[in-house]
Amino acid sequence: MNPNMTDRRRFLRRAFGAAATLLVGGCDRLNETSWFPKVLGTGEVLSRQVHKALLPRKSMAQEFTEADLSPHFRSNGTANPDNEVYQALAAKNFSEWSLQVDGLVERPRRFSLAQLRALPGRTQITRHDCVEGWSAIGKWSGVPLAEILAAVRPAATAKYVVFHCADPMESDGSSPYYESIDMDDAYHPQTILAYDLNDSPLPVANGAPLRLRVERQLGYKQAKYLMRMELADSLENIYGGKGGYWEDSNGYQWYAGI
Ligand SMILES: Nc1nc2c(c(=O)[nH]1)N[C@H]1C(S)=C(S)[C@@H](COP(=O)(O)O)O[C@H]1N2
Ligand SMILES: [Mo]
Repeated sequence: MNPNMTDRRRFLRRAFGAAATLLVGGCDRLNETSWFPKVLGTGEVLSRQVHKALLPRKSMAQEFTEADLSPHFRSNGTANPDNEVYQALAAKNFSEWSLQVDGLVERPRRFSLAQLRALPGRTQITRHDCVEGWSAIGKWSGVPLAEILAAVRPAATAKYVVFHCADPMESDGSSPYYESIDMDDAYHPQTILAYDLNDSPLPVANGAPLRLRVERQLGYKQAKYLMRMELADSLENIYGGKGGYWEDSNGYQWYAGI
């Protein structure tokens, strides 16, 4: 352990008392395991754990102004889904696309793009942070996820919202990209299903026709190419069981708080 680390622990213990002591102990064990992603340094892991436990989940992500917008919002991961159904929908400018919402809800239904645009909307200028080490500031408009949930009425047993995407990630088609969040994040005011980027319809490279923005988490949680949203009480039986494509395949953390 380096001296910095010791100072930091002392500070955290002083600042947060017993809760931090417990967490600091937990972080040691976390860092020793080989499956833990090597993306973050020990200090970052530590602060992330403390942040997660002690700061309210309701806090807002920072919002920026038009002057802060990145000149170009780059694309990462899939840039154009290799999926016949998706390509046919894109060819018709997504006029026949709809978002299927099902699982643990009272009123399963589909929403066309026109229906989503007719719901109350929200616009936010936020910074996207990718684990690969780049950031970009973009202006997102979309429908708060809370609006959709109000329409479909989640069952009391629903704990997660699972986002199923159009892009296949394995050549045998066994797993598409997918992600999931809990109900705290689902009802957060900055959690939106975005249909516009920088005042224009979402480009295919950035997830057309609809993508998730869950602003207090890292880039890989921001699922693009949404096809289906499923309410579930457990993530165990969904694909690899860890709640997301990168969580299943590379050990990325499920809660990717910034
Ligand atoms: N469906 C889908 N969603 C995805 C990805 C992907 O490959 N497929 N990549 C993720 C990652 S790692 C990042 S950083 C962002 C990139 O979003 P952008 O292409 O708009 O920059 O999308 C996330 N959501
Ligand atoms: Mo990313």
